[in-house]
Amino acid sequence: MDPAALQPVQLPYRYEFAPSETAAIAACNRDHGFAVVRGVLDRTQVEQLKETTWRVLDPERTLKPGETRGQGDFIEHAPPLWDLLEHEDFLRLNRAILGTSDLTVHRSAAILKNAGAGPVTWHTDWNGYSPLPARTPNEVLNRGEWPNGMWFYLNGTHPSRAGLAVIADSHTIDWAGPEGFAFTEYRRSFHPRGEEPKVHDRFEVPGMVPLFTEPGDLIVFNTRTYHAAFPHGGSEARLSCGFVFRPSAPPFPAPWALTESARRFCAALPSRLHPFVREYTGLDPAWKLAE
Ligand SMILES: O=C(O)CCC(=O)C(=O)O
Ligand SMILES: [Fe+2]
Repeated sequence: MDPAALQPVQLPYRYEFAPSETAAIAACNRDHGFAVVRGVLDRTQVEQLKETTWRVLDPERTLKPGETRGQGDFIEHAPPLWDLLEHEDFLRLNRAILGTSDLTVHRSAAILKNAGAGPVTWHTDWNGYSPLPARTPNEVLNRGEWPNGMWFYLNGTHPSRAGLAVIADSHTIDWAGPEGFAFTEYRRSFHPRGEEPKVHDRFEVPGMVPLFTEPGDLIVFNTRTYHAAFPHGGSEARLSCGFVFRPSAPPFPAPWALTESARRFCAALPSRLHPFVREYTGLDPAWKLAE
């Protein structure tokens, strides 16, 4: 299959919305596990976030062909992302999805992916299918009922250049998997029945919805929604970033202490925004479960 030849999938429901269509976006995410919101950021915000992503992830501009870098406390270093804490449509949407107006910044990330990078294999970010205690910061933070996707793909997305694909309706806890596939351990991924149980990296999967977006669009997906990214067959680096909220209550104690960087971020926010970080845990990349 040639990703460059893929076309947008026609579904019996609409999954692309204007930023003001809060209830419809939240309903699509609830019912089908994903939604695209057009034009949340303006051109200036996109440019500022691109500059910041380069500055934080690759200040020396040493990214090699095919290389991918990620950053797990991006918001702490990215003041242009703080504007979203005052973006009415973005806040209204998050309140609708989480069912509360008392929101805490939960986690954030940025990814820089150069042309030539391979695919991101099919997976759910949610870790709650595993009966084991969380062993890494990602496993600690990815066990709740908040969205795992609130992504801005700052070059837009297209299957030909590392675009994101989701599986519609894969977000329910008892989803049976794509027709003809079985799950890998703890439902992290799936594989064709009859093949060895390794995570799936091909794109012929029933229910797949390749996303086509413009810079400034927001991609929302539910906590358990299965997703993957195509190989990067384009010519320029792909930049993406975002953050999610969780409800401020109940408390979410993290097993690590606030990092210096997290502390600086909270202190640097204007005081009117402090309610969003009172319960912020940050992420200590060095933490792991003691043996
Ligand atoms: O690189 C992408 O577009 C997808 C990344 C992703 O799914 C993840 O980091 O969990
Ligand atoms: Fe993911």
